[in-house]
Amino acid sequence: MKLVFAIVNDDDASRVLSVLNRAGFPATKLASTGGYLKSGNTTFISGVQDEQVDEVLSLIGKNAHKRKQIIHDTSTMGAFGAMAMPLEIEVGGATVFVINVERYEKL
Ligand code: 2BA
Repeated sequence: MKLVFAIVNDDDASRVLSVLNRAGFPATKLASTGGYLKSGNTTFISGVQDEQVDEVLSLIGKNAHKRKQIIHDTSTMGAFGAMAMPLEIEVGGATVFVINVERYEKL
């Protein structure tokens, strides 16, 4: 068994949850915060059989879209805060970790 952690943009979270539910995969949705943007994102955890991992990742990937976002990079600010440079970054998509489950119980 594997535990899939998938961090997705909040804008994609409802769609990802719906498709996982519809396909019969269990999922827990956690509110999380990205360390870089310091804005909300969503972390899903889903415990599935090894052979189901590819399907889960495919459903998540198809429903969490990459897009560009302009941020103002405060690390470039001068002493008076006047020079925060606009920076284009890619957001969305999914950051996924798949880990082995040693033991799974419902008590
Ligand atoms: P954040 O840390 O808020 O990062 C949001 C997006 O900002 C990142 O998207 C990336 O495109 C950009 N970014 C991050 N650090 C950057 C930097 N130092 N310079 C320039 N741009 C930077 P993703 O890479 O798709 O990550 C989306 C979210 O997934 C992250 O939100 C974080 O919450 C999580 N994440 C990504 N990699 C992770 C990892 N190795 N471990 C744990 N969480 C991770």
